[in-house]
Amino acid sequence: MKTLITGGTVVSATGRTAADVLVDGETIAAVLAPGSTLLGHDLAAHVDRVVDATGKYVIPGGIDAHTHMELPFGGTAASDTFETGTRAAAWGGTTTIIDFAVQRTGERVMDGLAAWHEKAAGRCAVDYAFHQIVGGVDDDSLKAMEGLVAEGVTSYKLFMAYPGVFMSDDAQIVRAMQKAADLGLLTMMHAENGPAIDVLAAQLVEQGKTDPYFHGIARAWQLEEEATHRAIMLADLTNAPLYVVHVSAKQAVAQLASARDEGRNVFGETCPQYLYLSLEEQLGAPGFEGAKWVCSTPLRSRAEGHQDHMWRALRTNDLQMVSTDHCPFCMKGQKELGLGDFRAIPNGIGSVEHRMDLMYQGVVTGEITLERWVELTSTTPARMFGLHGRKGVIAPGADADVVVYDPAGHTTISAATHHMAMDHSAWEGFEVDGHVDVVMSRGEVLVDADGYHGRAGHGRYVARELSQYLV
Ligand code: DUC
Ligand code: ZN
Ligand code: ZN
Ligand code: ZN
Repeated sequence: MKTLITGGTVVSATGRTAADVLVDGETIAAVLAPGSTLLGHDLAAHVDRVVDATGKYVIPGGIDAHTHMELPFGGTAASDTFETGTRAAAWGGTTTIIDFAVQRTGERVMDGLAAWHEKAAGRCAVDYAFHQIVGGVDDDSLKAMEGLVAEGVTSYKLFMAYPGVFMSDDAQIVRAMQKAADLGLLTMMHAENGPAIDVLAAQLVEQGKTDPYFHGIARAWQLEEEATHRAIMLADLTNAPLYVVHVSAKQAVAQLASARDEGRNVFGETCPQYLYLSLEEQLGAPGFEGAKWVCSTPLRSRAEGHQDHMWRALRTNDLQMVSTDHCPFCMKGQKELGLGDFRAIPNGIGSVEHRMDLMYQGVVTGEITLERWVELTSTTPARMFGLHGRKGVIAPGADADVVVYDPAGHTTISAATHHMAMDHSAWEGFEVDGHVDVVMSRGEVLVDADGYHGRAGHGRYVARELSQYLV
């Protein structure tokens, strides 16, 4: 099957150019001057399908490097399965997800990874890969880490929060980082001081401050800054490259920025919620509605300027990537568990479907360039997580994961029209310009003007190589 995508503007991390893209089977065969012919023949007449991208952008499919399909959390589980979550990703122009396989404290690492393969195999609409959460660093799990690279899992995550469930103490962090440095694994860190958060949260509940808003008060920015600093220092000590997930506090960005200025190999990701939503809006939400915005790290104060600072950090490369931390829970039966005690609200927001649109909105408002949009959502994720060459670029030989993005039109995000398995949207009523027009994954059209053509099982497991950001 050959497809020619004609008349569009191909956008990469480094520039934009008018070009036609020839797809042959599962890969990109050529990027050609517009209207190119082959030995005098009109190319369009010699392919099976022509996609007209006139007036539109042609970009590498989005890579969401932080999702949690079916994550067990707080006595429930994230509401998107690999089937529903990857279908929603496809609708939104994301053609690869990297989900977190989980080892909780007391479990075995390789059992966690096997369980994740089991959940995902045959169910995904788009390609998928895994990071490994190591939630119990001991001799056994350190040994198990040695097997991860061979499994194509070249990054793992530690938590400085959630004592007793996922948290690693400093001794465990040092040991894991030493091992990771030896193996070439990239250490991902949830950087919040969990024990301190738990003290503050308990005190707030004792004072009757039980509403969702107090989740963000307990998870104070000082505790993100402190943990980020500690993670950077422990990474420096052990010579382990570090990637801090879901950065939301401007003070945490400052820690990353100064470490990078000093030549340390540290990176940071933020998420759309930290660019657009705020603690003040959560406080203003009626009744228990603020629960839809309970996530960790939490939303931050707009008065303190965190959101503007996140955009700035994306421009200056103090932060390198935007992932969603897609971790959806319904209000009914899930978020509701925390009625009367915010500590019992499962933490997470579902956005896998909307990341490309929400970040394109940053192009519309002038926060980032078109090229930076592609870099933050696709090219850097590919390089950071060992997918480069196959994903994250429109280039001959790369997988034909291609999105045609139409800058025209206007969409209002709503739970009534989204495809995630959620009974509400954290983005309800959000207005975005532009929309995903055509989505192709390894040469198959998943979404076009006629709707959805994807299927569970099209998506394949992608074994990842080492990060390109190791030095
Ligand atoms: N951290 C995550 O990365 N995802 C969900 C919850 C959390 O605390
Ligand atoms: Zn986290
Ligand atoms: Zn997460
Ligand atoms: Zn069609």
